[in-house]
Amino acid sequence: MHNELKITDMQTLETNKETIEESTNPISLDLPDFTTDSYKDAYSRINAIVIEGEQEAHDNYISIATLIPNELEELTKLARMEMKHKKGFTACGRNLGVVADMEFAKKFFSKLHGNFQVALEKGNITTCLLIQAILIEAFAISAYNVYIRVADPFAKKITEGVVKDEYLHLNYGQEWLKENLSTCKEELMEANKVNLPLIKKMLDEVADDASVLAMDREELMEEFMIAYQDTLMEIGLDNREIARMAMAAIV
Ligand code: PL3
Ligand code: FE2
Ligand code: FE2
Repeated sequence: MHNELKITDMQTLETNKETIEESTNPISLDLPDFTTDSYKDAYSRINAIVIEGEQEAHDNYISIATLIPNELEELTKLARMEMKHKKGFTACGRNLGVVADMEFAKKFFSKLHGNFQVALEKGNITTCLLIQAILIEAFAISAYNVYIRVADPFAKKITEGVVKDEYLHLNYGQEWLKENLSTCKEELMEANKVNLPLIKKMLDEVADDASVLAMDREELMEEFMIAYQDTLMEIGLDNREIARMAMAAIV
């Protein structure tokens, strides 16, 4: 009798614990309604940004291979992954019955795209890698990590696969810059000063649409900073240098 009571108490306790854990778990809360017009409207731009971003990432890795010809094979592999990502996100839009606003997305990337093209023409590998393999990849990683928490089940699965690849891409840029740090530090700092503010602007530009998808701006920024600072640390910059670089986002 006494024993039975104990077991029941413990079960009650267990049940309570589960309920509390579930209700405080942000990941399972507030999934948006994927069928509303407002969701689809915001998705038409965000989906386009992601599709355009993946296409440009592909093109950028192919371009970078012309600057580092002995890594053609590796860079071609990365580029191929980007095309797979593009296909995946195209399917996400189709699945929700959304037509991506590609014109909007082209404009969204145009400044960064222009800066990449200028660096490419000049043969500035460091700037090209900073723009594509650090800034754009960290931006993608932040967006995808936040999106996974609030995505429809179909898109969630696809995005989980994609984000794993994006870490490989970030890592590629990280390792090249680490190996060449003694000769590329100055260019890295300068390119960051010019291009990090563009990423910040892009994040601001997408924030309203992202919030309709239940993606929080602060969370996006936090995820971005984690990926960005981690990478700079791995490259071999010290705390002061990293702080100085990150500061470019707020001035
Ligand atoms: C690099 O491999 C891909 C670059 C893509 C950049 C994407 C930035 C996305 C910002 C918008 C946030 C919404 C994410 C939702 C995903 C459907
Ligand atoms: Fe990608
Ligand atoms: Fe990528």
